[in-house]
Amino acid sequence: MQLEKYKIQQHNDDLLTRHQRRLNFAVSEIENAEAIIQKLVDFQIAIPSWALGTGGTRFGRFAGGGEPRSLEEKIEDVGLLHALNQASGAISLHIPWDIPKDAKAIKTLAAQHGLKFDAVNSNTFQDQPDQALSYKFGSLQNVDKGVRKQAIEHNIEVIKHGIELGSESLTVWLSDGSCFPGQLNFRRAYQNTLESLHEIYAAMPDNWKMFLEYKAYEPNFYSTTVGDWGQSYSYVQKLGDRAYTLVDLGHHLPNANIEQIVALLLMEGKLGGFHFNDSKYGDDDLTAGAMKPYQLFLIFNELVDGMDARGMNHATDLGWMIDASHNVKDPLEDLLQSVEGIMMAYAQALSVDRKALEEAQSISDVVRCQEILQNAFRTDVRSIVAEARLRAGGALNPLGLFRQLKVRENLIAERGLKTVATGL
Ligand code: PSV
Ligand code: MN
Repeated sequence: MQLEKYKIQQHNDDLLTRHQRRLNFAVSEIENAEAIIQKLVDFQIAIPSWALGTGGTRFGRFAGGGEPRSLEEKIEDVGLLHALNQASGAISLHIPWDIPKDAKAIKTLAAQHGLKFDAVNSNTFQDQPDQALSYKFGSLQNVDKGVRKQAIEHNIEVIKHGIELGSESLTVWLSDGSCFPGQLNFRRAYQNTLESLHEIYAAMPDNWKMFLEYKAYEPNFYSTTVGDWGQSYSYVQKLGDRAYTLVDLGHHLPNANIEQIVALLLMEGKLGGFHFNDSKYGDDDLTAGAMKPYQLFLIFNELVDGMDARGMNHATDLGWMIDASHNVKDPLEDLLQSVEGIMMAYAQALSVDRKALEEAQSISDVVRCQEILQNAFRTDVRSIVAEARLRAGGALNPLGLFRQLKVRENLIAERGLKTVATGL
């Protein structure tokens, strides 16, 4: 489905007076509104190729209709999102769920939609039909050298696909771990994993980064070999300058202070990227900002502070990606909501009065510190985010326009009701 520019224009014209009124008020409230808008225009969040269909759980999957049947259609879907919000200008591929058969054509198609390729993801957590050896007992950690070799080769294959598409980073998430005490020798599992990661790291081009993602549990329920940020940090420290930790918001034990993790990883120069989502209990993969918007804001507060302290470019120096699974909502609508949630948290963090905060911190004025942060969090930045979209050529109300134009109905008409996207 093509989204003609004039339809966005028409939609914006209809909403403009109301938007302007709201914007005027926000600008009068937020001192650095103009600078924030520019930063928002530049900020892009990659959409995962595996989040364009419904995910399901181990109890069932309820396909929503009109799901993309191919990588081409996934790119088309991300193109639709990007046309609506102008903030989803990249796609992150998972291999082998999305193998580009004709890389040149895929790259051209993506460019037509204004999309780049963000990190490519390897998959050694599932066995593929044509695979010689099983990952049942882990991949890079496996006690069998043959299995480790196969997993290393897969990662190298993924890097090759990424090079063809213009991607510049590899995300490694391992489900490796153990389900029962005694099953694994922890030190050996660590050493095997490190050795394997070294080989993968060595196969990356010089301009590439490796992101090592951690997860506390699932699918293994006793230990995970890259289980938390400390373990990931320990690996990436040893691997080299271009190896970084990736933080997936859903991969912590309950109540973890993720903002502090982020602050310290950034300070150490080892934060590489993000997988945004939200959760109530575990790795629930819910819409970013749907459950704990204040936490998301506090994370962005540390990100802005930490990136500025290191003179980093907010838009390009870290990998910003969504990682979500949609069980009950239209995936495209959910992704629009996620991007909006992320943008709002970013805008609020940019509006924090840093000088005042520093002063209050320096005299331990706890109450004032809290006031400064909460004031930023409680300021309505929706019109600021909308203004950034407007200036970039997107829609003032992406979700509203998505429904008004009956995008899902159109996709169902084009692709059919019973289509199942590859992915989770
Ligand atoms: C694992 O839970 C994860 O967060 C990793 O990023 C995977 O690549 C992704 O989800 C999809 O399974
Ligand atoms: Mn993830």
